[in-house]
Amino acid sequence: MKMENLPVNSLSLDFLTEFLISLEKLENDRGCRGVILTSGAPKIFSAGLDIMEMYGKSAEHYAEFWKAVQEMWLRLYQSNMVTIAAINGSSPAGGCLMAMCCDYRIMAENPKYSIGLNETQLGIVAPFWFKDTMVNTIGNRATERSLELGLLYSAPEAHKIGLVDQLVPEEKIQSTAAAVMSQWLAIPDHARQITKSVMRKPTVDRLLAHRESDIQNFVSFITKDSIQKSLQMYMGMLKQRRG
Ligand code: CO8
Repeated sequence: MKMENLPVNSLSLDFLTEFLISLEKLENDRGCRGVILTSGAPKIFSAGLDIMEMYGKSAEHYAEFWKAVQEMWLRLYQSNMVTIAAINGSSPAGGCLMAMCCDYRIMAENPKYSIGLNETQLGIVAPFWFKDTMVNTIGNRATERSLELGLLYSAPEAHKIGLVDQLVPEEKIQSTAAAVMSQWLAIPDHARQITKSVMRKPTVDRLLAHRESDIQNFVSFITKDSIQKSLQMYMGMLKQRRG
């Protein structure tokens, strides 16, 4: 699956809806046992959640948007398919979450590309299930530091802490992903799927048990004047940085 929501593959409501439909089609296709998730946008895997979906909109809109974000996580994290992220560009926040949902992460070894959960840098807080996903990937201590500081790691740093499994030259990313896929597909599906479910179920169950309150928390947090102001300043900073 090649994501192409130019310029930066931000996860808008429309994009998430389309992504979910595409994923479901593959999930229901008995002939499809694995998916490689990558980007068609130059230098960016995904810029994370579309900030414009979290700014200046109605409470109803925020609730609908957040439900779609939860759904994306639930479907991708629990996919029966082998999922490999071929991270061919930067991948902050929601982009990093998507990559962490996959079974294996390969990143282009370009030190200019960065990945991490940088929410605190925007003045917002990564929800508990973003945190849980990161803990499951890199452990508690590294997650605590990453989340508090909103760290974005360069590709070599991300590899060092285990946030990505493998670094390769950019031109080799797709062929490496295909080779890794073959290794994973050599394992009988049912045994791999049950093992994945055993590993991930407690994390999934935590969101399922608190799904409604998580939506309410998001809506009441994001509608605060101070949070709206932080997001506005952050968008302004992005535009200014570009000059
Ligand atoms: N949402 C919406 N628009 C974006 C986003 C985004 N996430 N990222 C970039 N854009 C826009 C820019 O504003 C710019 O717009 P315009 O052309 O109108 O000026 C355009 O996309 C291109 O961006 P850049 O010029 O910055 O492109 P670069 O190639 O220089 O850089 C980056 C690309 C590295 C992706 C850079 O744009 C960047 O760092 N973006 C911000 C990424 C980010 O911080 N995302 C976090 C989103 S929050 C999230 O995912 C989780 C939230 C959890 C919820 C918390 C509960 C409250």
